[in-house]
Amino acid sequence: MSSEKTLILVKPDGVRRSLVGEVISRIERKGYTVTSLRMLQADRALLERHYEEHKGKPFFEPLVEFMMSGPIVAMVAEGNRVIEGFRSLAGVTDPTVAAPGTIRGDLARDQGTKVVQNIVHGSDSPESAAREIEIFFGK
Ligand code: DAT
Ligand code: MG
Repeated sequence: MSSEKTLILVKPDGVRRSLVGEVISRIERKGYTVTSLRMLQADRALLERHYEEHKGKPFFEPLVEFMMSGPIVAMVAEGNRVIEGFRSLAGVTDPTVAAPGTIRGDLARDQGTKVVQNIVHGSDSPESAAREIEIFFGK
């Protein structure tokens, strides 16, 4: 039986709104296992590494500022096809159109900010997951 790991973040909007438990609960109720967990205040260097694929995009600086605006919760979740499965639980990037039933669809909306505030991050591929898990939890 093959298993997989993904890096999940509860972003500052989710922590501020006391949605950490709600997010973890949805991950666990789906049947995935949270195997590492930490709360931290991310600094610019860490976030520039984490979001390196977005460097140069118009929302990059607002994204980094937003992600530094308060504590975040980082976790590793495990299970078969968890990368795809958590992306499905999270819903699409834009919370206005994210399907009801998803984390972003149920719990977030457009706040009129330069960067979309959408509660959670989830790795988008096995390569991203390995890279991002190392950034937040080391080897
Ligand atoms: P996702 O988090 O769904 O993987 P992403 O990796 O493309 O989305 O972008 C990272 C974050 O940046 C995303 O969660 C919200 C923000 N963002 C993405 N595209 C944006 C845009 N066009 N305008 C404003 N913010 C955006
Ligand atoms: Mg992404």
